[in-house]
Amino acid sequence: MTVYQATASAPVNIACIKYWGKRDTKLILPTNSSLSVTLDQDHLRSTTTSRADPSFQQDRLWLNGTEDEIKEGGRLATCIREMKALRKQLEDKDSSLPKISDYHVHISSRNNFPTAAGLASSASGFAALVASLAALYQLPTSRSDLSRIARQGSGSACRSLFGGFVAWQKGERADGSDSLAVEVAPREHWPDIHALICVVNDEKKGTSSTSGMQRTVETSPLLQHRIKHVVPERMAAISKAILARDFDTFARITMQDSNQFHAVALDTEPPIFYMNDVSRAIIALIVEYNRVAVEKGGKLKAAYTYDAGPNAVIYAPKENIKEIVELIVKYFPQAENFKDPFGLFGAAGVQ
Ligand code: 2P0
Repeated sequence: MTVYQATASAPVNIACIKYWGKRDTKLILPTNSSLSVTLDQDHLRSTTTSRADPSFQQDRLWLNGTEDEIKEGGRLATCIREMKALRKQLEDKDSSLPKISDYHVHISSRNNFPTAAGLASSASGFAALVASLAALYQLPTSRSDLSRIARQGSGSACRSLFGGFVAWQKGERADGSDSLAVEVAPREHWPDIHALICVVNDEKKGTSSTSGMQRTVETSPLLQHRIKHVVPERMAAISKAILARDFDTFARITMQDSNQFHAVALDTEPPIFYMNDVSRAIIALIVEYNRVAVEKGGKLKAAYTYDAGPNAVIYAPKENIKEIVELIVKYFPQAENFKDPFGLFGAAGVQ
């Protein structure tokens, strides 16, 4: 008997230009384009196995060993349905293919890092789900095409289908067909950039991104300014900086965009706070570190960025990572361990 099963994994990505707001909540179409770096270390990934079998009575999913309901019409159901539809198209074209699109699937997914801690577990999770179904169904589909489906699981997931530097183009069309991820540059283009994650708190966050961002869309005047007058220029400028390996510009834009994302969260009614005192102290430390470097005639040496949680991600050229770790350990002696997703160190426990 043939076993139809495939496993795929996908890493976490951390945005430099933040996605925050949807113009279509069902299709998950964003109000602005975004750009991220996909982390490439083994310990920040989701790994998913999918199996199709004629004996299965229904589609089922296990997340970290616990079964999760696949709600009808929900995001998971949508991704599974879309992937089955692609398989069906292949089967219709080639009658020699086994008709496994008719079978139910069982899917098991594991994260090797805390779920929902602002470390984008939904991004790697839905990217791994779509990638494993693409492998199961042996689809010839491009990553950008798959990103359109992963996007409907969780917006940021579309970016985790690529490694390196990735843009999610917001698109213009109402059906979402042009809202997809594209590679800006592969990881090898700029291997010198490393990311240091400082885990300030690994508990589940207070306001989910999904509900938080729609409250921002409904209530924040600053978001409207951001969408129209800020993000388009930043997308172009940071893409150019990445292609030119210009860390100074990359760092400046990354920090500005993190600041503006948290400003629109604060501009929401009622306001949303993701950073805490430790987050802000880490910002002060990086600002001072950069100030001293620039005063000596140099360039920026590090960039902080924060997602929908208090954990810091610090991007820096490899040569500065050791110094940054030493600084953080000095000012945050409680820091227990560090994770450098690009291979130098192990994510930080900063309390
Ligand atoms: C990002 N975040 O660009 C931004 C920055 C959080 C802050 O993408 O509703 O979990 O599933 O599409 O993708 C978080 O949003 O939200 C996010 P849904 P998602 O990485």
